[in-house]
Amino acid sequence: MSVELKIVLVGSSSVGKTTLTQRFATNEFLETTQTTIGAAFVSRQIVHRNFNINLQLWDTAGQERLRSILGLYYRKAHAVLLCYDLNEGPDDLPGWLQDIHNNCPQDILITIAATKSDIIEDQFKHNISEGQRVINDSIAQASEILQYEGFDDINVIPTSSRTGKGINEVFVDLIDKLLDKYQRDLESMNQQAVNTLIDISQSQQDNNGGNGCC
Ligand SMILES: Nc1nc2c(ncn2[C@@H]2O[C@H](COP(=O)(O)OP(=O)(O)O)[C@@H](O)[C@H]2O)c(=O)[nH]1
Ligand SMILES: [Mg+2]
Repeated sequence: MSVELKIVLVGSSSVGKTTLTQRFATNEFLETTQTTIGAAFVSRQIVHRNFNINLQLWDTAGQERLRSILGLYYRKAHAVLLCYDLNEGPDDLPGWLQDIHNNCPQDILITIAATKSDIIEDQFKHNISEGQRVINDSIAQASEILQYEGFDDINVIPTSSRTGKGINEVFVDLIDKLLDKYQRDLESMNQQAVNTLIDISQSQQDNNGGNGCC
């Protein structure tokens, strides 16, 4: 069974979207990235839970300052990967959630990548647990913002495109959500189909009963 998953990357300028796209595509880290104008996407085939998944990742490619253009990127997206920089904090998340809300269907899948965790880990390399606490505090702060904004089911995952940490996790999180949703849709459709069958057989029985000879 093949499934297509189009993911749009959004978040403020310099949070690391292009670097994450490249890390995902080539498993490399880019020291400097260029602000490219226009659409840029990479795709990868992944097998997960017995599904062949064609993953398309769309980088917003320097358009984040021109939010009016973002509507085009959101078109036909199944999922949004919203990025914020752990070193800057999650304060700009509400604005992005509002953008997503304005441009996407209500049931769009969202995961948040808290980027550049390696910088904090480097800063606290002599006190690893303190570095972890700083990261956890930021994730908790982001989760609080999400709750306040009414999003209860969005995971916030720390990532580093430099080390590769958390990169696979964010995509697996989105794929799992997509497949769960797909399975729920399938089950509810099956249920409907079953109900229809029951209805038909019931009405046929009724008809037969009406025509019965004895
Ligand atoms: N240390 C570190 N730097 C990163 C990471 N991700 C991105 N950067 C750097 O942050 C800068 C901005 O990244 P970029 O991907 O262009 O951000 P964008 O504007 O959101 O696309 C670049 O210099 C990247 O090398 C990361 O995980 N760790
Ligand atoms: Mg970029």
